[in-house]
Amino acid sequence: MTQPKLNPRGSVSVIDLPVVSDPRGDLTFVEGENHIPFPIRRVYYLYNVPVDSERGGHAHKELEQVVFALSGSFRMKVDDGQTKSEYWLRDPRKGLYISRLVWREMDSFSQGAVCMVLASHRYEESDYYRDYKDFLAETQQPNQGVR
Ligand code: T46
Repeated sequence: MTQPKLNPRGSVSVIDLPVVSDPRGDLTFVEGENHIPFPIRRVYYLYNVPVDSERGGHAHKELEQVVFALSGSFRMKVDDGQTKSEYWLRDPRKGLYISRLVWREMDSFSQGAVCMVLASHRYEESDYYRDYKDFLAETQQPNQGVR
């Protein structure tokens, strides 16, 4: 199991979850503050996503999340203000941990893809940077990540 180190600056890592397999199928479980580094305060999921849909296009001031493809696949593009990378989510045993201050964009959803997200806080619109320029300005503040 990979435990992401909490990095106060933008941080992304893959978390491998346990899987229990038997002839009836596979079972995977996630425990807050064990497999993922925060207490789970919210769960939401995306489904019925058109294959040409683009989602995300924002960053969070405080929120940490772990993103899963429970079914199908999609691409997650991430950007910490300096470095851009991308991940293909297609394995329900792997979660993508995304810290605060990471810009994310999602696309290339397969037909019938289901994305589940475990979040560290309840929904709050004021936690979003929805303007990339505001996000970049924040990431370029000296010591912006220090708590
Ligand atoms: C993220 C990606 C993976 C709520 O009312 N409650 C919620 O918990 C969420 C997540 C959204 N909303 C409302 C806010 C908007 O009016 O649902 C609407 C669509 O939200 P948004 O455009 O932010 O959805 P996505 O798919 O672009 O982004 C979401 C999360 O917001 C974001 O944190 O990382 O999924």
